[in-house]
Amino acid sequence: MFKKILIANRGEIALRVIRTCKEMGIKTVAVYSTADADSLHVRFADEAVCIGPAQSAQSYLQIPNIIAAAEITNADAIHPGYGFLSENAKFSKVCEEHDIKFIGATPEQIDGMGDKATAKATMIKAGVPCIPGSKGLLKDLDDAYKTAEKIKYPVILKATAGGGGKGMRIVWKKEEMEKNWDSAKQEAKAAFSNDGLYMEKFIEEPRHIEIQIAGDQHGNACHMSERDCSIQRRHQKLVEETPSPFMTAKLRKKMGEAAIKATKAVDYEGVGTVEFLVDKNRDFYFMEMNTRIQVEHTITEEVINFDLIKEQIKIAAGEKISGNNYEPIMHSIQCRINAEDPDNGFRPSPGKITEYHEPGGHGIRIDTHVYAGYTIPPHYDSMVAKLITVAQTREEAILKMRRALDEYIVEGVKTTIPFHIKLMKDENFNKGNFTTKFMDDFEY
Ligand code: MV4
Repeated sequence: MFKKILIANRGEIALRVIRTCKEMGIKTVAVYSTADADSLHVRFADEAVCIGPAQSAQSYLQIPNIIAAAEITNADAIHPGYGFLSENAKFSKVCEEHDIKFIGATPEQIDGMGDKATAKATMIKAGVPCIPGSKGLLKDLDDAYKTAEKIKYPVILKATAGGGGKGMRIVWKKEEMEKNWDSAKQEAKAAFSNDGLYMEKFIEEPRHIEIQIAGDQHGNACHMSERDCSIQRRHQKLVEETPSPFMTAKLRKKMGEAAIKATKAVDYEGVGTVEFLVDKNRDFYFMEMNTRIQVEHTITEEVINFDLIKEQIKIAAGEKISGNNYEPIMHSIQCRINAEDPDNGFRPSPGKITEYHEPGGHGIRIDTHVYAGYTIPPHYDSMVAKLITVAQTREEAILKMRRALDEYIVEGVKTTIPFHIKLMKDENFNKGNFTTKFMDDFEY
C-alpha cells in the first residue's frame, strides 16, 4: 500500500480524498494556489506545498509544479480528483515516468476514451450498443449530407475532441446542415485545436443514465449500478440520484452488462463511469466513458454502502476487486450547492461566507470545504457543497432533502439552495417524470 499520497486538486474533493487516506493510514500532501492558502484541504493534510498563483493554468494545471511537490515530499502516488488533470494523458504519463503511481487511468485509456469517435469505435467492436451514425469521422460536408440521408434527420454533429456539449450541433433538416457544419467545426477548432466531427441520429428527450464501474489490474470488472443525471443546465449537472426513477431490474441488468463489456474492452484499471443515453422505449446507447472519480460518486457510495475513493486507492495499489456487482439497497439524491444566483441566470457569486449553518440528522451527508468566514475565490468552479440524502425510498429521500435545504443557511453569497427547494417541490420531478430537456422548461 502507498505510504503517502499527493492530492492534485482543491475544494471538497481534495478533502474527500484526504479523509479516506487518513482512515487507511496513508499520509497526505495537499497542493494549493495562493488563493487557497486558507483552505481546509491545506489544513487537514499532513503536508502542504504551494504550487503557484490563483489561476488554474499556473497552479492546479502545472504538471512540473505538481511533480516537483510530489518529489520534494516523497509522495509515492498522486490522486487527481475530478477536473483539472484527472483526465490528462500527459500527466498520467509523466507520473508513470517519475515512478509515481497515478490513481486513475493509463495514458492509453485516457487518450482512447478522450477521442469520442475512437471511443465509440472501440465500444461498437466490443458489442456495446451505440447510436447509429457515421463510421468514425466525417470526411467532408458531402459525407455529412450522405450520412444524414442514410440515418435520417434529425441528426447531431459532435466534435470528436468534445464532450460536455462543446462543438455539438443538432441538424433538423438538410437546409440547416451547412451552417451547423461550419459552426461546429469552428467551435471545435477553437476549443480543442481539433475540428474532427462525427454524426449520430439525434435522440429526442433522452435520459442521461450512467453506470459506475470498477476494473482491476487482474482483469476483473464489476458495476455498481446507475445514477440518473438528467437534471442538467447547459451541460452542468444540478441534481443526481440513484436508483434512476426510470430504471427497471431488467434494464439495470442489461446496462450493467454493457458497462462491464465497455470496462473490459479497454482493460480498465480503476473506478470509472460509462455514460448512456436512454430513450423513451428504454433503448440505451453508449455516450462516453469517464476515466475519473465523478462529483456524483457520493450517491452511489450511499446506496451500496461503499467507499469508492478507498476502492480507487486499493485498485491502484494492485489489489483485486471482489468481482461482484452491487445493487442499490437505499435511495440517494444529491443537490449541488453552487455559489451562483439562480435569480440572475445562475451567475457566479463568489465572496465571503458571513454566516454558515449545515443541516444534520439521519440520512444527511454534506461534502464541502467551506465554513463561516471562508471566502470563495472567483478563479475556480462555483460548486461549494454537495448535499446528499439517503433513505429507504425516493419519496423519503426527497422529503429529507426538502427538510435539509430549509435548514441550510449560507449568507454573504448567493447560492442555488432556493432553486433546489423549488425543484424538490416540482410535480414532474416528484413523479420521476424528467429527461435532459427538463431544465429547458423548468420555471424557476
Ligand atoms: C446526444 C443527444 C441526443 N442524441 N447524442 C450532450 C453532451 C454530450 N456528452 C452528448 N450530449 C448529447 N448527445 C445524440 N445522438 C443529446 C445530448 C444532450 C445531453 C446529454 C446528456 C445530458 C444532457 C444533455 C443535454 C443536451 C443534449
